[in-house]
Amino acid sequence: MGASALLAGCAGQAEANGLPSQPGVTNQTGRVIDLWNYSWLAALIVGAITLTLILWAITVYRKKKDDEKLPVQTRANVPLELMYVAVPLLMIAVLFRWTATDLAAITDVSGEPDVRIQAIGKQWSWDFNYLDDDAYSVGVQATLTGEVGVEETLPVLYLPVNELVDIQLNSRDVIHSFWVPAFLFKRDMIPGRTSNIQFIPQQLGTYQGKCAELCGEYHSAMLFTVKVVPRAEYDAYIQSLRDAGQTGSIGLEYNRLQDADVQPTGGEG
Ligand SMILES: [Cu+2]
Repeated sequence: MGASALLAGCAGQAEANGLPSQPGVTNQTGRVIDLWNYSWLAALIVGAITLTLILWAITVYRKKKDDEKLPVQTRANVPLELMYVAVPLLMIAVLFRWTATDLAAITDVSGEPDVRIQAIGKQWSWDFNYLDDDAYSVGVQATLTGEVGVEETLPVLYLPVNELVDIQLNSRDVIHSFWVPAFLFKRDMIPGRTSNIQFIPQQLGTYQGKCAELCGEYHSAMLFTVKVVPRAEYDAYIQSLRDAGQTGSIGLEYNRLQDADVQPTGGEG
């Protein structure tokens, strides 16, 4: 009863499998969850076999009462030793193969995105440029008071459901990391470098996002909210940004570590 109330309180997020997500939240979460679960299953099976063999050896071959003779002395057992090498190699090969396959699929950015968004990390908030829609939002650092309502002040990233999203990651100052725990993926944002991630959000909802790289005094306040919404709601949000005058992009001219030849252009800061 207590556990089910707790689970129900988690607003649709699956806690049952120990992960902050479930298959289908994005097109990648099922893959990540499978890798996690099957790796544990493999480890448990190997562990059970190993423990059984150890218990068998210490039980069957323990020194018996009144038995003062030395046991049979052996020096080498080539087939057994070959097995000691071959079996772990095989296990590592299998783990490696699945990890490499999943890693390649998850980091693939060769798709033709429906929506391109630039996320810029800064001490200690987030700016989002909706590149295809010519609109932007500027995040202001949250003050974590512990009171209800702070969440509503966080910067919000809107994503249209069931569309391939490409997020370009940049930083204005130090290394940050873009992390939405429910998406089971994070990627560093490194000053002077651009990286991209692609995924398809598949489940409507509100998700928590955060910086996952210690980036200074208020790192813990560097939070944001992700809203996965139907296309119409996404378009309405973009229109609200335009209506507020937030057209275009808020560029890298606001970077603390900008190139010397980049001139600030003014505009809203
Ligand atoms: Cu950060």
